[in-house]
Amino acid sequence: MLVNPPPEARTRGLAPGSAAAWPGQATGRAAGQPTEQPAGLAAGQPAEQPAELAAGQPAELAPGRPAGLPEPLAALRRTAVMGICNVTPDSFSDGGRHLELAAALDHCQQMLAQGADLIDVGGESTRPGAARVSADEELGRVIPLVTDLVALGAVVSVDTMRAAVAAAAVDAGASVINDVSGGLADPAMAGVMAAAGVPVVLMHWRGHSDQMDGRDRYGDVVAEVAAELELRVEATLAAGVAAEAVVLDPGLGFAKAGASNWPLLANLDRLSALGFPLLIGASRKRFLDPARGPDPLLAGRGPAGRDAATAAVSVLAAMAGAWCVRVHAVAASAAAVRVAELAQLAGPNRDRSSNRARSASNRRQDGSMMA
Ligand code: PMM
Repeated sequence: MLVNPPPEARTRGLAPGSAAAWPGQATGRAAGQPTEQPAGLAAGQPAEQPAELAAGQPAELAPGRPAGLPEPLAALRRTAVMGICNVTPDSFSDGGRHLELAAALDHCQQMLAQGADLIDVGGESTRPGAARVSADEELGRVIPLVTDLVALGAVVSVDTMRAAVAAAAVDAGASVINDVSGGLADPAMAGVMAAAGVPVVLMHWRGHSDQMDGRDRYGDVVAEVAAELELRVEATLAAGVAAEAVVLDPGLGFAKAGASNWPLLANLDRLSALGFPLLIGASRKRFLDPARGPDPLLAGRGPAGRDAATAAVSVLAAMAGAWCVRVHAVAASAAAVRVAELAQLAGPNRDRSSNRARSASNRRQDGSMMA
């Protein structure tokens, strides 16, 4: 993993914003699955499928994943599990529990032991209604934990809307930039992403936490989320980020208070058809509490009571070929993605997965990313 690659490596040789930078366009490969080694990613990253996977697992079953991941994540063929550590006093689920560095580190080590493939460190709550924190406050929360986790050998993602925090976290060894605003909150973010040369998660977002619930207005939520994500991709690539580095996320719960989340989950194939790997973050979110829906069995349990429902979403996401699920309760989703992997290897989804990759490739050749 090149934390500070030389400048010539950082743009990975792709023309900023060029049409040829769309995944698969030049090679006709499966969505989000580079076959060529991007410049600047050579260290530790195998160009060919590892032998143990080549034997048992057809390449088209592998979830699309971004280029530039460090090992062992780069070689992973199943959906990855991202454990959440919010170093905040006020996140909706784990706020206040991991503010002390030692407690946060302990929690992350537990998640790694339970099967987390990477840890997402955030220092600013995005729960509905949350107020923003200062950049200094966020840096002080995030960077010490990123530094310690990297020293332990963990793969770390930084969950931030601030370019300065993303840059400092990458300098401290973070391997992924996860921006819930998809670059909208900070105009400097796309440039930092391009310079960092690491995978970037662009999430669908319609405004800060104090405004987002009022922006839950859609005609066709899937089409609108897809179209708005496309705009974020265009802006990000125009700033010099390599297409192979991009991961998309429908932003469950963000400007989607309840019912709007379900069509997105039901149509992950339409989001995959945009041609980028997907990250799904459903963990413990409000829409999973059927107090808001018709089923009284699970009603009113609060965030930690939604872990079983979260693991169910992890199965759905993995069966749909998502690259990653972002969760608080790691053990259940670590099992869930393995169940999905075994079921996919044994079942007819092999064909479904091939069809999805084929149709995404066809659409890109038609010049449209839209499903
Ligand atoms: N959700 C939250 C925070 N960060 N990042 C991505 N990529 N996707 C998400 O859905 C997402 C996120 C809010 O949940 P939290 O407060 O439990 O972290």
